[in-house]
Amino acid sequence: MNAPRLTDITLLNGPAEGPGYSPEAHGAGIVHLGVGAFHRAHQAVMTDDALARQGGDWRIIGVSLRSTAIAKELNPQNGLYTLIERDENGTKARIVGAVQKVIAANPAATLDALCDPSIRVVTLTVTEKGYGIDRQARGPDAAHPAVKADLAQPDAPAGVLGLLTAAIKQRRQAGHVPFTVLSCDNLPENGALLRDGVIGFAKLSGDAELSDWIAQNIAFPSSMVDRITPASTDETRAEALRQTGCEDQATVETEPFIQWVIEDHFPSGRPQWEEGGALFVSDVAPYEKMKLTMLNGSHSMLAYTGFLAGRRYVRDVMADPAIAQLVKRHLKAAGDLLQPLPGIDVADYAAALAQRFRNPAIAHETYQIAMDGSQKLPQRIFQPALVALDTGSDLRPFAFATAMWMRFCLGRLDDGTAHDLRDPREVEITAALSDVPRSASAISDAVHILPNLIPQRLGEDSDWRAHIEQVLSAALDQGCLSAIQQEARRT
Ligand code: CS2
Repeated sequence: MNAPRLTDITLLNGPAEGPGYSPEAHGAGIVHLGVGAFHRAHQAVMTDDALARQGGDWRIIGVSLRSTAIAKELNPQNGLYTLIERDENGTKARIVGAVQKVIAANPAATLDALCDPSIRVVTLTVTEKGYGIDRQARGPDAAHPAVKADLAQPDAPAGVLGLLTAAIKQRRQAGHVPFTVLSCDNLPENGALLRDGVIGFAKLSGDAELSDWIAQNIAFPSSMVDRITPASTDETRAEALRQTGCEDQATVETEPFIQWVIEDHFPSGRPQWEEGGALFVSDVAPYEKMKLTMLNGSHSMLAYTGFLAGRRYVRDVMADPAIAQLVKRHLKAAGDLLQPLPGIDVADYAAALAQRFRNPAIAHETYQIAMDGSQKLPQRIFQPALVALDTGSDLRPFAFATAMWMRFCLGRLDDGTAHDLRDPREVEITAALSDVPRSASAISDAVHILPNLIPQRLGEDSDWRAHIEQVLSAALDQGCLSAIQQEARRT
C-alpha cells in the first residue's frame, strides 16, 4: 500500500516527533521571503520551538519569489514537513508546523500578505544576489533585473526592494503597525545593508518623504545564521518515509548544529526565538565576521579546491589529507585576524567547524557551495585578505582560495569536462577569460580588472599577485591535484 502524504500530524507512523502544539491554533505573524531548504532547517525550526513553548500568533507565510516548486511540495501538506538531523551518531526527525502556507511566484499575493496587519516581522533568505543591492555604493543596483523592473512600476513590484518598499508605504497609509525586517543571508551587516537598499529604493522611485519615514520608523536588525543544509535528495525523502510512515515532498536534511545571533531590535514584537537557542545581542558584527570568514571562507576554498579535485561532497574533500590540511590552515589564518569575542575560543570554533565539515551523514555538494562566487568571495575571502594585508599577516591562504576560484572560472576540469559557473556574473567572467592566453598572469590580470570584485588594494599588492600566479600556474601546467599537493606541503 502506498504511504499517505504528510498532510496531518495524526497520520504520523514512525519515530519522528510531532510539533508538540496544534499548528492551526496559531495565526501568522511572519512573512518569510525565500522559503528554501535553509529557511526550513533554521528560522522555521526556531519559530516552531517558540510556538511550542511560548505560543503566540507567529506562524510563517513563506514566499518563493520565482519558483513554484516549494509551494507544490508544502501546500498540499498544509505546510508540514519532516526535518531530519543527522551525523555520525545517528538520525533524529521531527515534524515542523511553523509554516502556514507558501505563496509562489505571485507578487500581488505577496504584497497582500506583507500588508496584512497581523504581520509584524518579515524575514529573508533570498541569497546574496537576490537583494539587488550594490554593496560598494550601498544602494539599489539599478542594473539588477528586479530593481530595474520595480523602479519602472513601483506600485506593482516583484523584487525584494520593491516589495518591501511598497508594503511599508501601504501599511503606513492604512495605519498598520510597521513590521521589522530581518535579513538572514550571509552578508556583512545584512540589516544595515538592506536598510540602505530599501531607503535608497524609495528615494529612487521618487518618494523622498517615504524614504525619510522608513529611515526613522522601520527597524532592520542584523543577524548571523548558521546551519549546514544541503539540497534534499531522493535519499532524504526515503529517510523521511522511514521516520514518519508518510510521503513527504518537502523534507529537509541538516546537521544537528544550529546557531542564530540576532540584534535585539524588534519594536513591533517578535517570537521567543530564544526557546530554539537564538542568542540576542546588541552587536552582531563580530559573530558575523567570524562566521563569514571562518566557516564560509573555508567552505568556499574547499568547494573550489574539492570540485577541481573531482570531489563531489564536502565530506569527501575532508577525507583528502592535503585539502583537509589546507582547510585547517585557512581556518587558522582567518581566525587569527579576528578581534577576540567574549566566551568564544577561536581555536575551538575552528576545530568544531572542521568536525562539522567531516559530517559523514550529510551529502553537501561542493558544486552547490561553489555557486555565486562573485557574490560570496568579497566578504568571505577578500575582506579578510585586506585585513591580512593591513596587519602584515599571511596573505597566502586567501590568495590560494582566490586562485582556485579563478581556475574554477575557466569552466573546465583538467580532464576537459565542462561546467557552468552558476554565477550571476558568469557571462561577464567567461567573456573576460575567453580570449586570454592560458597563462596564470594573463588570467589573473583579466579577473583583477573586473569592476566591483577584487579590491584594488589587493590587486596592487605584489605578494598577493605572486601567490595567485604561482598557484594558478601549477594548476595549469601540472594539474589541480598537483597544485593542491604543492600548496599543502607549504603549510
Ligand atoms: C555555504 C553556506 O553554500 C554556501 O556558500 O557556505 O550555505 C553554508 O553552508 C551556511 O552558511 C552554513 O551556515
